[in-house]
Amino acid sequence: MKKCLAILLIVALALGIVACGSTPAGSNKGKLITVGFAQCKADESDWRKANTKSVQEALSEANGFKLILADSNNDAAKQVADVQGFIDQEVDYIIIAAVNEDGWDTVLNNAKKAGIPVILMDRTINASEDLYTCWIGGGFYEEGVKATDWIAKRFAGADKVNIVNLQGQLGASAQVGRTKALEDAIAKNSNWNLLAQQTGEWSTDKAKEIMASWIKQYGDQIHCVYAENDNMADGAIQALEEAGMKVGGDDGIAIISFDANRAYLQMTLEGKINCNVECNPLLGPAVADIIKKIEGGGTPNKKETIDETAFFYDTITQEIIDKRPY
Ligand code: GYE
Repeated sequence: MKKCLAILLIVALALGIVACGSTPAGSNKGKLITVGFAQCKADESDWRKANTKSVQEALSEANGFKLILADSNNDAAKQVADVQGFIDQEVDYIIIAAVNEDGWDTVLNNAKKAGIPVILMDRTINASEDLYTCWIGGGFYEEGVKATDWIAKRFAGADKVNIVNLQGQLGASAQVGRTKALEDAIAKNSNWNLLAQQTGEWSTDKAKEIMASWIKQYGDQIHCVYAENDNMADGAIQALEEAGMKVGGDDGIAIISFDANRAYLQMTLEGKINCNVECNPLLGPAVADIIKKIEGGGTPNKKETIDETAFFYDTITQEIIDKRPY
């Protein structure tokens, strides 16, 4: 009897040691990598929702991460405070999708002093490169050039091209880059005219409100709407259609959009959006790879851009849309 008890005890002890020493699936040495994620505003746009989801899925506990999401509600000052909060919590890494390009030096110096690597995702910032480990995202100015190249083709030979510009949240690098591409193209084309420009804050409702006032002011003088994301393009289209104006297609008011979320590629196929420039939000897996590279002693490239394309109303197909990942 005693012998059986002894054997049972040894087996129980052995199992106990295995259980304590076992590590959760996907994590190294049992410790989860704690990552503070300073997001602009998690549900601000279709793009942003897809981006947030991509990071949450890639930096899951199963993959070895403990992700702490801070939503700044697009308040730049709050986002800086969110990052300081991560430093105070002594996280292992910080990811930032910056609301505004400016205002980062102090808090990033604090992160540097604390030895916490900072990864910029999506948005760029105006700060010394030694204050962050790397940046990964889309080329906003290059996206704008894809759009203005299309405008140049569409309106080749036109006496005048009157453009209204619905900007993203002012100071966001996506807004800065896309707006600059438009302004540079207008400067190069003497027959192009910037009729009106205002921030729609990435929002459908705000863009609809602004577009309605521009319709009252300029009516059929408007030839082209340059909306810096899908949600604002949708708002502009709603206002134009409610005013009985022809939108998109071969001879309607030309609509430019950015992000190429699937729902708006459907509108591109319907001809409502003429040119939709891709900006891929699915950056989570790349960020997870960067962190794992650093964990393994590697050094990521300072800048990692992602390949981006553009879609057009007269060439896009349902098959293309059905294959799109977001
Ligand atoms: O275009 C917009 C989002 O930074 C690329 O931010 C992103 C932009 C995107 O609000 O929809």
